[in-house]
Amino acid sequence: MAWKTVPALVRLRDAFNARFPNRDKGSDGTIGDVAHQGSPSGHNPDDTAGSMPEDGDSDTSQDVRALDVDAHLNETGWGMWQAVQSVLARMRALGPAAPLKYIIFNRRIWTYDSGWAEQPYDGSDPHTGHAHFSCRPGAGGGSGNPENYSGPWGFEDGDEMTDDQIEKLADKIGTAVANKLLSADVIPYTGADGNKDSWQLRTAIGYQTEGVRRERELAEAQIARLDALTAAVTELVSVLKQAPVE
Ligand SMILES: [Ca+2]
Ligand SMILES: [Ca+2]
Ligand SMILES: [Zn+2]
Repeated sequence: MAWKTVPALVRLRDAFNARFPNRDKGSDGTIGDVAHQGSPSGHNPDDTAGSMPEDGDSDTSQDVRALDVDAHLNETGWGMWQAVQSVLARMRALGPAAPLKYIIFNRRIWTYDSGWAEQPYDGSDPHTGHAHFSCRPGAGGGSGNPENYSGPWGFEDGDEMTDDQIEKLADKIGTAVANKLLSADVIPYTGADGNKDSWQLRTAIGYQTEGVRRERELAEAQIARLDALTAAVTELVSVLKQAPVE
């Protein structure tokens, strides 16, 4: 029998590959390297003579329950930090059914046992070049075994917002901010009809912004005229200097 990375982590790696096809895999890893073999690690298989796994389980399959994923995802607008936060959001939503045991990235560790609270990590490797994902141990082929998790990880394509959703969200945020400003009287605005209305406030801010933009345009036009006038005067002065004195 040979060691194998547990299915959940194989799927996690597949999800990274599918979502970030140009990602760097230089710091990827599953089975323990020389550094891991001398101390207990999820990268070392369990049920293997001479191996030092982090956890045991009740089966005899040689399970590797740790996966390193290179931090360079090579995708505009995405970094490993964001991917980790997406996975954490999924794990928090799954509650006790979360398949992961902990995640280490960029000097931080988030654990199942802490409810995925962010804690400092001061191991000798700060985990800035890769993220470490470890899986909880289990036995059997059923879905109750965390090693068999086959659900989403939180960063797949389908989880992104559409432009329409983003616009709706931005609108909601705009209204919420306007309402906060009104209720705190940060902007002591009252609409034409005497009502404190967030839509009216936003419209008024829009008009003011437009007014400022127009004033700037006028100022820029004036500056351009002054520049032209200065150039003309300079030209005239140089012509006068060269003129013969009677
Ligand atoms: Ca095992
Ligand atoms: Ca197992
Ligand atoms: Zn690792």
